[in-house]
Amino acid sequence: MAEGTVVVFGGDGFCGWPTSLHLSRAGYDVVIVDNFSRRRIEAELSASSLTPIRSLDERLATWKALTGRTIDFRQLDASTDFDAIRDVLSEFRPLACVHFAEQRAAPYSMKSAACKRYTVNNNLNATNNILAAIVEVDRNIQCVHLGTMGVYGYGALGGVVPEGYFNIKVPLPNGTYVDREILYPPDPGSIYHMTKTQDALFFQFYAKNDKLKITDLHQGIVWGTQTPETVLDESLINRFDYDGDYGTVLNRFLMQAAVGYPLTVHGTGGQTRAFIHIRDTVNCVRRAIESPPEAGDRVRIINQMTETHRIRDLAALVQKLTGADVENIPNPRNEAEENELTVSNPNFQALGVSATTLEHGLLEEITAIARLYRDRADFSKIPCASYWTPERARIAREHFDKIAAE
Ligand code: NAD
Ligand code: USQ
Repeated sequence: MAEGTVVVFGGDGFCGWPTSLHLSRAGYDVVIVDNFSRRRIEAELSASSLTPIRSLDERLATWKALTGRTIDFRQLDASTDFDAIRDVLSEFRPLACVHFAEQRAAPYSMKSAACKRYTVNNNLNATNNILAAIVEVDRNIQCVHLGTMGVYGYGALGGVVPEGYFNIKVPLPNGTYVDREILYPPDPGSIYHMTKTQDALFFQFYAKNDKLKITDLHQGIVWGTQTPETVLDESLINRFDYDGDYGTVLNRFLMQAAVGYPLTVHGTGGQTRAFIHIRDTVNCVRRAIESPPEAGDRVRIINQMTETHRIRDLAALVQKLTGADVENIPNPRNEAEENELTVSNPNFQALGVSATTLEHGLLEEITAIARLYRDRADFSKIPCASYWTPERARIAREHFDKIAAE
């Protein structure tokens, strides 16, 4: 059994909850820190998880009853409550902090000026506060952060995306060149993704200045919902977001197929993205904790993804599996119509996670969950109503007005 304490910031969320259970089952003493902002935004958008998630109190009590293991909880806002973060770290003296505590939906981050400002304030301050608290309490506490493949951007350029770092030659005035290794040039596609590119600079600074041990997991789109721990009891069920802001593409398509809603392919569906199953997410986080970088090492960056897929191919796959209709709708996002994506990830492979790839059994399992809870679906929340620019909104309005008039 593993030993030591891990503080999971954002441990009530979609990735954080199953990770907390996985770490607890592995033997770690887990402390969840969360401010329930995701549950607050759910209420603000009137868009609940398709699965009926229980209160954190009930989740933790069920886990204790089933396994005998206690998971502690502290409610605090990581973006504002610096003293409280420091107190949690001083009280529990963890070996690691896992940092999930950010506003993670690109469409929500692009909804309004208020959402842009909230996402920037929340994400950047949470990251800086956690790192500054580690410096004050104990620089041996490692930080494992959930970042995103989206820091690299999804332009039409092609080429192989390296694992974080990029070699360049800097021209000198005397005509010679000096070799430098830099972060791969960031190219965020939303305010949310932009916060992740800025998080990366915090990590570079704290690793250099304070010798913090930091791992940044550049994760692809997470699909699936359940893990071996969350299936143990309905009270432990994980969230399943399907709404136009928080639902991610593959889970949305599977849910849409289950409730008889045409699959919402943006534009031509030509975007290619990286994917990972939630079961692999939790495994990777544990393995990252168990193989920390040394103090003084550069930030370890891991491209946490197992496969890439083009969106229209995913829609075709789900259509073949379920018979669902596919509808191409004007893309609400400012993104390339088509992009190629080839990812290099030797650091991920070195973690030794046996990848869960997209196969029919798992897709059917998710569709079955979506069917089970289809009565909870609110169809009015399915369309993405967040537009990257007024021009995108106008094109969509004209498209839907035309359909309504026909
Ligand atoms: P989520 O919204 O379900 O969970 C985030 C949790 O953090 C929520 O419980 C929320 O209440 C909490 N939180 C947010 N701000 C907080 C703050 N200031 N103080 C305390 N708690 C706070 O999101 P998720 O899908 O679990 O994503 C977790 C992390 O993983 C994010 O950082 C996201 O960028 C990253 N990620 C997610 C995906 C994905 O497909 N879901 C893919 C790649 C990376
Ligand atoms: N898309 C559709 N139809 C839909 C929803 C999305 O065609 O109904 C398209 C989008 O236009 C986009 C792609 O699917 O091209 C992915 O969209 P998404 O909402 O599934 O994923 P994204 O916005 O990129 O964000 C999600 C998580 C985020 C994480 C990111 C990883 O919400 O937290 O960082 O995946 S990555 O995509 O690798 O950047």
